[in-house]
Amino acid sequence: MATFVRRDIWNLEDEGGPWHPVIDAFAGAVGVMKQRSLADSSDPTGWAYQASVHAVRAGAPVDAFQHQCQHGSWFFLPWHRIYLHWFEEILRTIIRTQLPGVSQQVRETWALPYWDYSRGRQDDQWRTLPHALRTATRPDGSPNPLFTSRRNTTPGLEMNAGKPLDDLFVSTRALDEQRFSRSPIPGGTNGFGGPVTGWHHDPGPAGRLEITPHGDVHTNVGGPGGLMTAFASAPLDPAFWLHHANIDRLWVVWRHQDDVPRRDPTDPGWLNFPFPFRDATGTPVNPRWTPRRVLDTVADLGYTYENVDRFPARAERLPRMPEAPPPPQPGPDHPPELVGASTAAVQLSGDRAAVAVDVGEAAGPARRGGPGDADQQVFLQIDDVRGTENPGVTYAVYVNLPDGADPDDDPDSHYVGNVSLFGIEATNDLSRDVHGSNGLSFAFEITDLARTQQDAWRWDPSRLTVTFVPIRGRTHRGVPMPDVPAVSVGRIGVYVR
Ligand SMILES: [Cu+2]
Repeated sequence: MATFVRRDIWNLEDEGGPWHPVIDAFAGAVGVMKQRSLADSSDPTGWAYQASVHAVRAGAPVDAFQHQCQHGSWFFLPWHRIYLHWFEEILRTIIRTQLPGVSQQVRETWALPYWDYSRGRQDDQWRTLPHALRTATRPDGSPNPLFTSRRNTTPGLEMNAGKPLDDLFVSTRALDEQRFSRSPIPGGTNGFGGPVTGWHHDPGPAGRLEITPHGDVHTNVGGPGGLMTAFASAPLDPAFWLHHANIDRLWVVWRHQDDVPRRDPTDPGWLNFPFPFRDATGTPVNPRWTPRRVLDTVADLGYTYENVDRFPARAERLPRMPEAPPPPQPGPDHPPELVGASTAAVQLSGDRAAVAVDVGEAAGPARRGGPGDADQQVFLQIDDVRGTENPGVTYAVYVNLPDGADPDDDPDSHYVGNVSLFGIEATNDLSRDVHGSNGLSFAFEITDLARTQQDAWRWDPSRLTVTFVPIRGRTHRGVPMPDVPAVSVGRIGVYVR
């Protein structure tokens, strides 16, 4: 069988305009799925049912195939890969059999496009929603099934007006991570793909890709009250599918980097975990598919991506490295030790907020000469982040940012990462499966940043300030956002190892 190629939607637009035949067929097929749901809301190949496979709002009826999305987990990537596959198969079947006016070539080769918002710089077109998603009508004047008005309208980030996503939302620094997964330990980060968990629907400590760009693109395409901002409504925005195709592509990119080979987990607990899905006819897939079943997109699923090079311009010049085991984890292997924590919760409500943390010395094996010590790693952990809904805002986190300083002036010295609130509404669900954990939590390694600050005589080993700044896009830097729902940050901890 020929291999389908999932193409970059901006390349399609450059080549054939906003309504390139592949994009036009996507719109037509989404329209058919929406009609199916209108005719029968329980049609498993309809738009609404497919969204419910991701999540349903509390209290809605559930069959065994709904409310299954995996987040805060090493299953995040394989579960969404399977989800996309069956969704794409539904669309492909419609395009082959039901859509008038589709060329033979599109009928035979159609694949879901992806949106690579991380290409280029801040103001490049790739950061904006492709035109076919943000125009209310199709060229013939009919309603556009790819359009929704329920997207970010925050000044500076108006998605349907073609404002670009901020650099901080679309960073691909997650690709630097050498490990796919780690066991969750306080102060430890969670690798590229997420922490070792069981079946895990609710948000929790997440892998770096799941936080940024994944969660941040969700929150900021949707904005306050938008579809993309919450688990249950996100797949109702067609942008979801282009976004997740890109996240799936970044998993392939991660594995194919030329510098150090990366490996997927080899643990049978990951490889063999079965997930319930229906196929493109609505029939339960039996036996259930597992991560092992979908590891190789070409051999296992018959598709590839137009571009899987992290640095396309450089790729031809670098020799491909042979497969090798991942390098040993740097640093000592004992768990990090807590050396300081904030004493009161802080509210984030659309404006800048700073918290001071007193830091003591390590008592255990991490006791050394401080961050100048070549071995010592420093971690920042932000715990117990709670709110009733995703406010549609992402907060950037800075360490020791001077009062009133512009966070953009010297980002390398202070910027740590983002507090990404996608899924926060699910932390209030009493039926949630996480035992004893409260709210969201985020762990960041700040070793390099601590060294940079120490070299500049800006690192006080006894005290650290953590500043949260809402990210608003380049045109509205530092402008507070009135009227956004507050979230509270329960505790900020500093760990060393
Ligand atoms: Cu998602």
